[in-house]
Amino acid sequence: MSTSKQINKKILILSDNAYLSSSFLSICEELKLDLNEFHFARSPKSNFEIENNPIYKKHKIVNVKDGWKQIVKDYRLVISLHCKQIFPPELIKNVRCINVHPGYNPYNRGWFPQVFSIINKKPLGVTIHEIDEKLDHGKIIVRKKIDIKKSDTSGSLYKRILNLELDLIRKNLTNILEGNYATRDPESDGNINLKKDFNDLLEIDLSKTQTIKETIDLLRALTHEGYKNAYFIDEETGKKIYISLNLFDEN
Ligand code: 0FX
Repeated sequence: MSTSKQINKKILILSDNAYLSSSFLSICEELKLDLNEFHFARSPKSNFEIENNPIYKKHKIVNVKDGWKQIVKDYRLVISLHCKQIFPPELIKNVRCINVHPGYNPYNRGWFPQVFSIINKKPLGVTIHEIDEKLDHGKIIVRKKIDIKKSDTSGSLYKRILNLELDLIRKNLTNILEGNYATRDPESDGNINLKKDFNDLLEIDLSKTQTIKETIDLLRALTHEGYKNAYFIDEETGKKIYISLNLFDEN
């Protein structure tokens, strides 16, 4: 890829998270970056409305599997902000692709890292990394840990994760755009959780024996404002009864 060919190419911001996507735009403004350099897009399946925002022009909806050739043609950098598509090898081989991941790689890669970190005690945080062929695995540009308090839930941690993601983006974006950074390999392959692993946690087995500590950890891992996650089945009605926890720190 010659420099002259790269010069007219833009930067594609691919996100399925409306809050992150619009906050990224604010950071670009704060840093006085040329907004004409950026195109914002989302995946076909994601359902937030971006049509009314003038910045979300061109390639509003991008399917990376079918559209990778066009992306290679048009863009010199792709940044994934919680994009729910898997990038095909042809794309990552031909364009620098960077992922902002809501977890501390290589631990609890994949789905909803904070849920699994509450349960398995592996480190939690945020990682900005180059995308390679494995999920949430490539060379690390920057990562930072988040402490988990005993009173945290998935929801309280997720708020801190989003704030940390934006903080790391703000501090590192200029260097990332210029390719001016050192990387390090993750220390191991770590572990990975898929959507199915999350779904497998949801039904609480009332006859299972475990400590109260394990039970509280499981329930707070599944407590997230706006979602009905953990449930048990009412034996009499056969219907689900949902559970979430309220935890308060002593003042
Ligand atoms: O977009 P995202 O914040 O992140 C997920 C993956 O965790 C991440 O590793 C991947 N890079 C990204 C593309 O997709 O997920 P979300 O917006 O669907 O959910 C945000 C949080 O909400 C999640 O961490 C836990 C909570 N949640 C979400 C769903 C759908 C629940 O508690 N229950 C749910 O059913």
